[in-house]
Amino acid sequence: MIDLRSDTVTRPTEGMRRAMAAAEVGDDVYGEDPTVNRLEKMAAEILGFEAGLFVASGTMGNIVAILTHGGRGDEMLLGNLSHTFLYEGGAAAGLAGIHSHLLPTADDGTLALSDLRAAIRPDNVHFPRTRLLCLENTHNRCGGAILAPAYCHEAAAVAHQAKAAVHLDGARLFNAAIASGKDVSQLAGFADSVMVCLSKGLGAPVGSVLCGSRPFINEARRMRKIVGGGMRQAGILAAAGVYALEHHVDRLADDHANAQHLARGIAGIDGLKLREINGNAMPQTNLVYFRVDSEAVGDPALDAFALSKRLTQRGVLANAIGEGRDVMRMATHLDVAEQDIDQAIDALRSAMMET
Ligand code: TLP
Repeated sequence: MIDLRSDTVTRPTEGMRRAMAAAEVGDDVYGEDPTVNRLEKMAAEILGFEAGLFVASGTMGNIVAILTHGGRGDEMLLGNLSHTFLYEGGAAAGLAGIHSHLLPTADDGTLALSDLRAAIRPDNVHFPRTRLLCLENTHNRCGGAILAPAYCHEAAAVAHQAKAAVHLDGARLFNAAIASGKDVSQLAGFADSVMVCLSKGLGAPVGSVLCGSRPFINEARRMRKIVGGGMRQAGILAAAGVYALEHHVDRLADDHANAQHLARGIAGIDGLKLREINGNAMPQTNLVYFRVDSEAVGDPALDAFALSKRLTQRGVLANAIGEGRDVMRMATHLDVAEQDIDQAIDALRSAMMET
């Protein structure tokens, strides 16, 4: 099977497994796991922050950040297409008691500065307090779009002026850095906290790191414990993260080249339409989103879910996204090679012609 459902599906490489097996470990709740400590320090240095915190997942990293930045009845500004709003089980409301104030996400993953300014609440007993702004880079639902540092700094300035903090969901921030040729710290420098995932394009089996100032991370460590994220000999897992940061960052360029190759193939298939970012249909990173136009192929039964089934029969896994019924996503990653992309394009072409 060629698995393009997500970049989360990668299996650890031989080298990564060896690093995991050989990891020095201790009890991380006591702060005594040397490999976890090494990963946290390494991630913080790479991202340009004082301290880091190893967490079980991206979702845990985001909710721990939200719990640390705000309290019950506080308000968080975020985009209506953000992962935190759409796919994290309502954790901000359910666990943190935080009120989500949604702003429209533009096609390129940005939130309009004018919307942000208008959303900030004046100090008044009627209103929740605006405590937090969340941005996402790369932006998953916006086709892996990269947020430019200049935009992020402007957006952060609006929040900071209102004494609100800024959190960056950087699940795929390394993809943004490699694709834009910028240092990852340049893409995170505006934020008060950033979460990066090790288990997506970087190929680790588990884990994310939340970074911020030392006082922020000290508090976040309490929150991680409260949500059940205090792990013990977690160095076995952290070793995979260290290995990923050492060996799997530069190769993200291959995933981006494969995504472009896939997009060029999709562009040549009748009835499929690539999602555009600022009028450009070429993906910026490793996520390829496209629509299935059943009318164009004269097959009313063909939506993204039906196409997904047809692809499975042809050895290719891809997710229908559930925005309407016509959106599909394919993600490139460590476990797919250029030849797999050629096969996926052939499978798409044949699946679209099936009657
Ligand atoms: N995204 C997953 C699914 O949940 C949709 C995927 O396959 O893309 N932030 C962003 C931007 C993400 O894309 C994801 C995962 C997360 C956070 C959460 O990470 P995990 O899955 O580790 O909790």
